[in-house]
Amino acid sequence: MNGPVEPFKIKMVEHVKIPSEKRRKEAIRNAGFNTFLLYSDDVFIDLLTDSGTTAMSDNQWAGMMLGDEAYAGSKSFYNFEKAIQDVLGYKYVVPTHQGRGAEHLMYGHLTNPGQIVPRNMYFTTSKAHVELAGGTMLDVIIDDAHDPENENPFKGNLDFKKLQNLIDKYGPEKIAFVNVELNVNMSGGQPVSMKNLRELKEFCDKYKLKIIFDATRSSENAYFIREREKGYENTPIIDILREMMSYSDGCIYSAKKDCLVNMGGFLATHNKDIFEYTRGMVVLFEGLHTYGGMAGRDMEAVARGLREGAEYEYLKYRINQVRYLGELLMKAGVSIVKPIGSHGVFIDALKFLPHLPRDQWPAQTLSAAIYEDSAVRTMERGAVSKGRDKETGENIFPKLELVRLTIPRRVYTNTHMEYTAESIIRLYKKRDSITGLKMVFEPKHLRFFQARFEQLSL
Ligand code: PM9
Repeated sequence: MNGPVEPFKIKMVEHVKIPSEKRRKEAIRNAGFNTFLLYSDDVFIDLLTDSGTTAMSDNQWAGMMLGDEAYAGSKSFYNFEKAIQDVLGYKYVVPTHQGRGAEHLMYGHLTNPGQIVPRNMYFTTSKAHVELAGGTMLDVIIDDAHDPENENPFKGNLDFKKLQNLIDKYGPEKIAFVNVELNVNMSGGQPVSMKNLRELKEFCDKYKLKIIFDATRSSENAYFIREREKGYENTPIIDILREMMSYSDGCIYSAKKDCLVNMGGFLATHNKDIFEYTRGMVVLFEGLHTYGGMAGRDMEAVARGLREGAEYEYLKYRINQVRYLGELLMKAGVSIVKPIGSHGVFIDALKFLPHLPRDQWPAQTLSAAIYEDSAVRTMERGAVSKGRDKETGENIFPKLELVRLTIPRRVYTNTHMEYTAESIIRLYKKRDSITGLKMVFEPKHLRFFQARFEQLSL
């Protein structure tokens, strides 16, 4: 059998087509070599992101029809709240339109100007919201995470020495809170171990520091704990999730990933003060505290999707489909981040295009070249995403310069994975002929979304 067997059957299809070579050439140039600026009509297989791109189940669609659209006190909100309480174990829930709405409220509340937010590894929107509140986000992930070849099974873990150094340098009062991303997106979908979370809680209690999770891909992290951490082999995913969350004060959550929906988010907490403050603020920015920017039907879909997304059989298929694509590439000699992560395969662009200097944006270049070859849309996750140093204004060139092939949940078949792998392998064979890019337009915030590039000649 090629690839993992899907634990579902397909009830509805959406037609997609491969644009001609001429159209692909034109489309990527019109988009300034930025895959975010392509029209989706020009895309055959869309691996830009796993965010909001899920296929929902019949159970979720049935829930959509039952959505209660009352402005206040919607029945759907209480189903949403109950699902979060049951699956994650938090008592208090504040709905938001998507993850960054929750980041705005939570990080904005807990960060004072001049404070530091240590996090295993930054995520673009998270870093931007901490900076908007006047803080600085600093990475304290273990060194192994910066090495694509390192096979540590928990490459998302925090390094306590790095955390201690920050506390010694700035003093505990300057640390706003400690932020932990569960399954670290920017390092390749790498999990945090339960042991690391347990030890972090003991560490932070000594300094009375709050711990806030970015729990966006926590169900996928829980799957890895069950697969890799001694003692959890037979533990239900929900029990693993509840134990993970017990080591935090609260979390932000983009429901567009592990909750298997197209839109939604929330923050949740065990802490009454955080709850009271953010519940007060949500009405200013998102909507009333019983909808927070979502329609009733969206909350109903999240409630059902959070439970479905924590089912072991589903997660097993999901993670093995990503692995299937990664293994096809590895077999052909393409360097990818190892171990293969949960939500995507990350190509090491520095190894793929070693002839390009960093300021010719190797990952951006490769992402554009993949589109031009096959109409597969991927995303840069390297120096363009990282942005500039806040103090010096210089470009930051992180060790990881990656192209992310992000797999939407329950959307593509294993044959789509094979088509994608064939395109990348074809390019790999003629990689010396690929030329770099020059950035010609750079927006101030989250530049990777809208930056434009021109192709350099050989
Ligand atoms: N992640 C992703 O594609 C979508 C936006 S950036 C291209 O990976 C984490 C860990 C995320 C995330 C979004 C957000 C923001 C917070 N934390 O997109 O606002 O991966 O729902 O969530 C994206 P929203």
